[in-house]
Amino acid sequence: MAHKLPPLRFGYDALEPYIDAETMELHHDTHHQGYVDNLNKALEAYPQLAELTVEDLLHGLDQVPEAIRTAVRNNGGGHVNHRLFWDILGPRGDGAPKGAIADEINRDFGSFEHFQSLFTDAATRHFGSGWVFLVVNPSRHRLEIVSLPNQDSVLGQGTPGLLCCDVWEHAYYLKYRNRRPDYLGAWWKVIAWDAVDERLRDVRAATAGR
Ligand code: MN3
Repeated sequence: MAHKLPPLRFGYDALEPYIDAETMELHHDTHHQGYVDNLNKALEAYPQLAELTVEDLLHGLDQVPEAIRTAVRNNGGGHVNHRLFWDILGPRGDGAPKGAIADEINRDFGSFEHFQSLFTDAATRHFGSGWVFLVVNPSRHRLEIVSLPNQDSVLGQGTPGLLCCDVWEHAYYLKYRNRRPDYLGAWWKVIAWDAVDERLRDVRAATAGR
């Protein structure tokens, strides 16, 4: 079973003017597709890994043969990071969370505005390519902001991601050039908070009683 690129749930131009159609098309069809293709290529010679999900592979990275471990880490990570990124974006971003996600953000960060400023600060200061995530810390049961380099995935640490922001230049350079803060300001406008809330509810349901 080869890994596959999931289609976008909306058109390339659906996030205009915040994220431009050309960036979306290139980012999804070329960059994300590239991670999927390279993951499949790395796994080709290892039929014993063919039935594993990408989550299994990343969670058990130390059991992946050394010859392909870096390729699986980078390309498997690139695949799941982008999948989460597309999942939590949407054309009807309404600016602020509601429901359980709003309650937990308020509980763990004091207010949405404070959370937003901490997350933006982490994304602005992140050196080089990488990602900033909002995760559920499984041992503390609290929401946390985590920055990771390259295409590293929070799945490797066993922390489910609720939200992620791509700070690789390919995510914004066509429209925003080197103005990462402008891209971040626009990115907040296209978050589908319903989808983030749904992810939180799934995590809470899966870990209930543990
Ligand atoms: Mn990217």
